Amino acid sequence: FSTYNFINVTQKGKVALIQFNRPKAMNALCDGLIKELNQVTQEIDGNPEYGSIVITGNEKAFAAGADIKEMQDKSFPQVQNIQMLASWENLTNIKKPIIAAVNGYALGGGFELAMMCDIIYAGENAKFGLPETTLGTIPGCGGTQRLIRAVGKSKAMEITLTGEFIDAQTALNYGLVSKVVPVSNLVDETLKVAEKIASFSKPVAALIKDTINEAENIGLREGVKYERKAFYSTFATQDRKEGMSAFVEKRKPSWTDN
Ligand code: CO8
Repeated sequence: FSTYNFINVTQKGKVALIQFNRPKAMNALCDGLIKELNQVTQEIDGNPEYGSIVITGNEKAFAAGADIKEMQDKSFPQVQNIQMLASWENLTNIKKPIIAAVNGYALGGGFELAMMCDIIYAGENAKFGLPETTLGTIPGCGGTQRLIRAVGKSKAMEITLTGEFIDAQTALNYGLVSKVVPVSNLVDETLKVAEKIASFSKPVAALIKDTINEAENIGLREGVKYERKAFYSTFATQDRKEGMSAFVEKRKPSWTDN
């Protein structure tokens, strides 16, 4: 990987581990960081060595939001003309499964970015919130739309209108995260799951990810049709043949990503 200023990227077996690296700014997501994140995730997506991605911060903060200092002096025409933060959505075009491992604060854009990932695991000290209202603004990277889908209207309204943070256990109860892990084990536990995901056929994992994410865009009838087409398309792969033959022949499948 290239050298980055705002993130660290390491290979862990078949998993790419991306770590935000602005500890003095609570990993606030400045423009440069998002550019680097987009660049590296695209690179990983095209690299057959990798089957999944883990995104994390440090033990104090996953990310405390968009960089307030960068936004502070911008005017309405400026943010509209440059389509500020629109490129954050690029993360949702990545085909490989992405797991967010959240220790500490995931606030504003940091929380929104975690919700763009496919799975969220939380450390025991995680705190999630959309405090934009306390800054006189509102979430702008999908927070209002993804939170209601994750937790329902009343809780989404409560979190966004009050700007108050919820802790890891509450996030688990709300179904926002899949599990809560001791802080120091979080990254290792997440890497284990990511490695398991990466051990299967990549095109099949990409189809699963795409099909589940499509459910957030379309209704049930269209969604079931979409899924069926994706299911049929697995019959065009070698890996589908291999997976079923291996089952019948009582052996371990060997995936070729074809
Ligand atoms: N942006 C810039 N700098 C930040 C940010 C941030 N989001 N968060 C923290 N920092 C900086 C602080 O300014 C401080 O810098 P310095 O040392 O120079 O004073 C340093 O990080 C350490 O922070 P604190 O001293 O505040 O640390 P604490 O442990 O006391 O508090 C908190 C930690 C609770 C995380 C606190 O820093 C905080 O409340 N941060 C801001 C959280 C927030 O409001 N986030 C939402 C930002 S808005 C947003 O994300 C909108 C995105 C969508 C826009 C879409 C437009 C299209």
